[in-house]
Amino acid sequence: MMKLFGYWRSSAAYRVRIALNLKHIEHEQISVHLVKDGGQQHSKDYIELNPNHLVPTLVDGEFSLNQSLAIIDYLEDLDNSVALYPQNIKDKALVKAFAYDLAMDIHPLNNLRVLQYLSKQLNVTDDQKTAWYHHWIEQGFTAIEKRLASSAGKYCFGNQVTIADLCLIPQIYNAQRFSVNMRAFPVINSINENCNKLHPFIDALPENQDDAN
Ligand SMILES: N[C@@H](CCC(=O)N[C@@H](CS)C(=O)NCC(=O)O)C(=O)O
Repeated sequence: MMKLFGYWRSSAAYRVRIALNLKHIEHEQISVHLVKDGGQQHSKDYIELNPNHLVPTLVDGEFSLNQSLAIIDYLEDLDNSVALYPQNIKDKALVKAFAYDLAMDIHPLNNLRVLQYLSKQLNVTDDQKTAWYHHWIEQGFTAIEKRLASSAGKYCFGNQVTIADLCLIPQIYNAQRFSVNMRAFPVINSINENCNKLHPFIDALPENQDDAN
């Protein structure tokens, strides 16, 4: 059975949880607590598996893989009975670009290690750290909201759940956790509502994970 090393609050692991649930792939989840013991992502055993000190990592037999989007593509290649990309080449490219906007341009700026570096190494105050977080999310979500004006249906791209939704929903969870004012983003909010009515998304919610505390 596949093993997913993740953490309930990790938005990158959350993306993969949704994909595993949508595809009904049996798996075991192993918690790597990002705060306890100084961060279990830094433990000797875990960095053997993932030298980046980041979750998630998927282990499938002898094969182990990091990077949530690579993991989701691996799952897609194994089983596309519930496809996470549209078939049309241009639509598929647009969906990828949207997912990359979130996963490569927005998410890394608010990752735990970046926020910890701001506080511990650069001695920024909590208010400055919050300002940093809000700045990048608000700028990123403003662009996402504009893009959605032409692509959205019930979900980011029409009425098919795609990898774009798998990246957006965890980022919204994260933004809400850091008290970003979401009123300026009505389309993002409606997609969040629609996705969170679906069982694969509900089961992947951080608070529904065994390691939630
Ligand atoms: N690009 C990576 C990002 C992975 C990542 O940033 N994971 C975060 C949690 S969402 C993490 O493990 N952070 C630990 C830390 O910052 O120390 C992916 O998509 O898998």
